[in-house]
Amino acid sequence: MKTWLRELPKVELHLHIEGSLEPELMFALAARNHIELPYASIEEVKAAYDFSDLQSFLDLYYLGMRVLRTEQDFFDLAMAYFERAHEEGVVHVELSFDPQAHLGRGVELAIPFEGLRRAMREAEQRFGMSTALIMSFLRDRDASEAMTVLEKASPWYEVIDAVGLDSAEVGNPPAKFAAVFERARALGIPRVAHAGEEGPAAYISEALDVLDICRVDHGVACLQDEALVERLRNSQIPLTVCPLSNVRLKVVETMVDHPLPAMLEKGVKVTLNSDDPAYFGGGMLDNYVACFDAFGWDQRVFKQLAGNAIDVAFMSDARRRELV
Ligand code: ES4
Ligand code: ZN
Repeated sequence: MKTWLRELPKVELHLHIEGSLEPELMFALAARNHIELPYASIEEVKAAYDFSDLQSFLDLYYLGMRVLRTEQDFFDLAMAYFERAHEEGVVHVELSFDPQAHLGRGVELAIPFEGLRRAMREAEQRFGMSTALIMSFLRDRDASEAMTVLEKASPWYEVIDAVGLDSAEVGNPPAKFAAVFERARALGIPRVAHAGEEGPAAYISEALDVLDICRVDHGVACLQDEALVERLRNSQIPLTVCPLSNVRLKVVETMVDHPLPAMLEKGVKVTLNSDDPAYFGGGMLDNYVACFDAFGWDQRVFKQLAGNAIDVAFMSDARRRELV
């Protein structure tokens, strides 16, 4: 089954490229850029990745990404991920990045944009992959800062496939970003948002109502609200679920407790994704295999899940026809 899952053409819709930074590359970039890390060894880094919740992860995620300073760093980061994803049978990747986490360190917008774009073009040529770019806003910072970033990103509007919303969820409800997302809508940029990861089902409804998003990132809290489940089923708005992430951040206790089977049962359009593969113990293939181990799904279910992602990906219709 693992061989079959590797060969199944998979589509990644929820990947924080900064969360694909493996400890080995973190050390290499720290040396290249003369940045001190609070870790003595790669083993020490891995031992530190023992999270109690989303915030305990975010603290180390923002710490690790300080080694990313140049366009070449972002290129190397994304290329390393594309190579691994290609080996795992991933045929389309939508990478999100957090410009505010870099701007705050003096790394101008052009650096991630140009480095990531160059890696995306190279992956398309070398691996025949398709790719898309999502610019995410940090919800635990002021909405005015997100608005400034959106305006400053105007030279790249053509290469932004969507804007997103991530970071610490509880206490930072979607409505805080109503004006930013309205501006993105006016610019014709599609919108996605993390909702219902650690936050309540009400944040999912609010993101749909106020931010007019076309996909929900995570959304695992939807089962708390029957009417919302009904809405998600009827609208077929997709959820980008990240099972290994949910286990590592203690959103669920173990894989077998994960709500994925219930979500499928209720007819919600779910997809499988890796979130922050360097921090959560695995990429796309590991997430698929973990679901097989926990739920014993047959090939039909995995084809459905991969097919759902193809249906809702930011890709050309010609590319979609190639993949179905
Ligand atoms: C994230 Cl797992 C997760 N949740 C919210 N924000 C994030 N940023 C990077 N990974
Ligand atoms: Zn995420």
